[in-house]
Amino acid sequence: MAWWRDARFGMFLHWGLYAIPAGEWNGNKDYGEWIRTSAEIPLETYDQLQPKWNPTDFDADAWAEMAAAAGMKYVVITSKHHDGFCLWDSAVTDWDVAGSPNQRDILAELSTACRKHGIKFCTYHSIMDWHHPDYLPRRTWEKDRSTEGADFERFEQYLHAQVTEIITRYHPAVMWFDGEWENTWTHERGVKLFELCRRLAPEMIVNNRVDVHRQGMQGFSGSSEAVGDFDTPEQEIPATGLPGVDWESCMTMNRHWGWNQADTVWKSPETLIRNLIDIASKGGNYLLNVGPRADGTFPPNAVERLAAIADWMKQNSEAIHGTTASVFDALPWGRCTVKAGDDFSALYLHVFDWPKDGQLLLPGLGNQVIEARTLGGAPQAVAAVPSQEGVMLVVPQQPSDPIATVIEVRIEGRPIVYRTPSITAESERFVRGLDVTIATPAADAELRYTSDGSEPTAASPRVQGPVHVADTCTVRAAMFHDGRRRSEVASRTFTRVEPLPPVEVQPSGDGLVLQQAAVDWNTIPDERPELMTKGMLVPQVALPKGVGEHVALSFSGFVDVAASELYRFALSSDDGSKLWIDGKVVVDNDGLHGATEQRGEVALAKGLHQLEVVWFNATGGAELRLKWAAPGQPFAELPAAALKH
Ligand code: H79
Repeated sequence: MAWWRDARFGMFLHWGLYAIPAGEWNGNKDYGEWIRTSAEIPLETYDQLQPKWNPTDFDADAWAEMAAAAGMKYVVITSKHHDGFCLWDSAVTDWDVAGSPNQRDILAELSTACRKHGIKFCTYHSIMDWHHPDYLPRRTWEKDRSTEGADFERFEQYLHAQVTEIITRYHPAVMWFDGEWENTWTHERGVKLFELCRRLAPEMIVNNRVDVHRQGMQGFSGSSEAVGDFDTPEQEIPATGLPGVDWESCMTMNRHWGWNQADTVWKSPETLIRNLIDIASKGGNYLLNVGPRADGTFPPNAVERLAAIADWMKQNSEAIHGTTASVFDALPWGRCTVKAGDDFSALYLHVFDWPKDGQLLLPGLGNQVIEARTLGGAPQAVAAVPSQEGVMLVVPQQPSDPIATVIEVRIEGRPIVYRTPSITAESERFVRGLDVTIATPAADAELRYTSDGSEPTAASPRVQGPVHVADTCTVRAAMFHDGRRRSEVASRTFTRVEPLPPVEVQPSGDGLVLQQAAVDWNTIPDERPELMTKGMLVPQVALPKGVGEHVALSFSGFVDVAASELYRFALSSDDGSKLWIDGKVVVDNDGLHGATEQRGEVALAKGLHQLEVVWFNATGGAELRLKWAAPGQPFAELPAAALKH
C-alpha cells in the first residue's frame, strides 16, 4: 500500500458507449453511465451504439499529461462499466472496442501513456453486467430478455477470464471493482475473485467492492471477514479518518460520472482543491472523476479545473504527496497534513480562512519549532511563539493563495499534541474494585495521575496501563513535558457502593412466571391492571411466537447472582419495557417507540434478587431482549440456570 498511501490523489475515468448519447435519451437530459438502465433502453437498441464508437481525437498522452500536471499519481479507467462494454480487445467477447469500427485498444494506449508520465495505471471493472446473457438478475423492466439457459456460474468464469486478461496484459496497479450489490454476488464469490487477483498479481491493490460488506455510500466495510485493501466512500468525504484504515473518496467534478452534455453544475476549483486537502488531512485518497466525450477529448470544464488544480499543486504538492493525517482535532481556520520523522517533522497548515488579526493557534503543540514559512512562490517567514495553549503563528497580512495558503512548520522530533486526557471506566460505581483507563490520542505522551483528589504534578506517577481503584476516589490526570503541565486536568470520581442484600426466599424451581394481558398502552402505568392471573413458566425473558398487538407481558421471579458486584443491564424493546430488581427500576425503556436499547446498573450481593420485566406492544413490530454484564464481561443473555420463581 506504500505508493498508494503516498499518492493521495488519482484520476477516475468513466468512459464508454454512454458518452455517445452524452446523457440525453428521448428528450430527458439527466442520464450518465447508467443510461441504458435508467432510460430503459432495450439491448438491441443499445447495441446500435457500438458501430458509432469512433473516438478519433483520443490522445492517451494528453490525458496522462493532464493527470500528471494536476499532481495525480494514478489513473483508474473503466475497463468495463455496468453496460458490459469493454475498452480493450477482449478474447472472450465482441462487445468491446475491437468490435467497433475504431478498434483502438484504449487500455493498451492509456497504460503505455501512464507509464511514460510516471503515473500508475489502474482499472475499474464492474461485476454487474447488463449485457452478458449469463449475468443475473435482469433489470426489472427487461420483460423481453429471457433468463432461460442463463448460468451465473458461467458468467463468473467470464468475469475471471476478463480480469485475468486485464491483469496479464495491462498490469493495473489497482483493480477497482464495483456493482457488487446484487444478490447473485456473494462473499464466497468475492473471496474467489480476490484470490485470483492476489495469485496473478500479488502486489496489485484491490478495493473493498470485490466483497459484499460495503455499508452504503459511506463505503466502509468494517467486517473482519471482508476482503479488499481499501474502503471506498462514494460522493462523500467521511467526517473523520479512521486510524489504520485505508480509504479513498471517489467524487465527480459535476453531477455525473459519464459525460453529460447538459450538466452545468460543476464544482469550483476552490471546492475541488479544498476537497483534496480535506481528504488528505483525514488520511484518505481523493479519486477525482473525468467523463471524457465520445470523440476522445476531456470536456473543457474538466480541462479548466485540472489546470487550476495543477497551478495550486505546482506550489503546494509537497503538502499533499507523502503526507499523513492531521495531528490536531478540527482546526477552525483550515486543515493540517503531516510528514513525521524521528529527528524532525513537517506540519503543513492549509489555511482556508486567513486570520484578520494575523494569528493562528496550533492548539496543544508541544514541539520546538525550527522554522515556519509559507510554501511556494517567494516564501514568507512566519514567526512561531510558544504559549500556554500551544504554538501561536504570526502570519503575513495577506494570504498568498485565496484557495489555500500553505504554511510549513518544521518541528523537532515527532509531533506532540497535548490534549486533556480521557478518564474512562465501565461504570462510575463499583462494589469490589474497578479498572480505570486514562488515555490521550498521542501514543508516547507523558501522562501523570493522582487518585487522592490532589492536583497531578510532574512528580505524580505515570500512567502505565489501567489504574485499579478499590475505594471511592477522584482520579485526576494531565499531560506533562519537561517538568511542566501541558494540558488541562481531567477529573472523574468513582464511588464504591453497598450491594442490595439478597432476598430470603426458597424458590420453587427454575424459570420465570410469564403473564399476559390485552391492553391498549402508550406507556407502562405505575398501577398496572392485574395481568392475566394464571401465568405460565418460561425459561428466559423472550417474546412468545406471534405475540401480536395491543398486548402486555410480565416476566417475574428471581435472579441468582454468583458474586457481589455491580451488574449492568441492557434492555431493548419495541415498544416499551421496564426492568425492576428488588422493587427498584433499573432500566426504563418505556414509551411508544421502535427497537431501542436502554441500559442501567445495580449493585447486587451474592444470592437471590427479585426480578420483573414488563413489556408492551401497541402496534407494529415486537421485540424484547434482556442482557446483563458482570464487571469486565461482555453483555450476554441471562442464563436460564440463574432464573428462578
Ligand atoms: O461508477 C460510478 C457509478 O456508476 C457507480 N459507482 C460509481 C463509482 C454506481 N452505481 N450505482 N451507484 C453508483 C449507486 C448505487 C447505489 C446503490 Fe447501494 C446500490 C444503493 C443500493 C444498491 C451500494 C449498495 C450502495 C449502497 C448500497
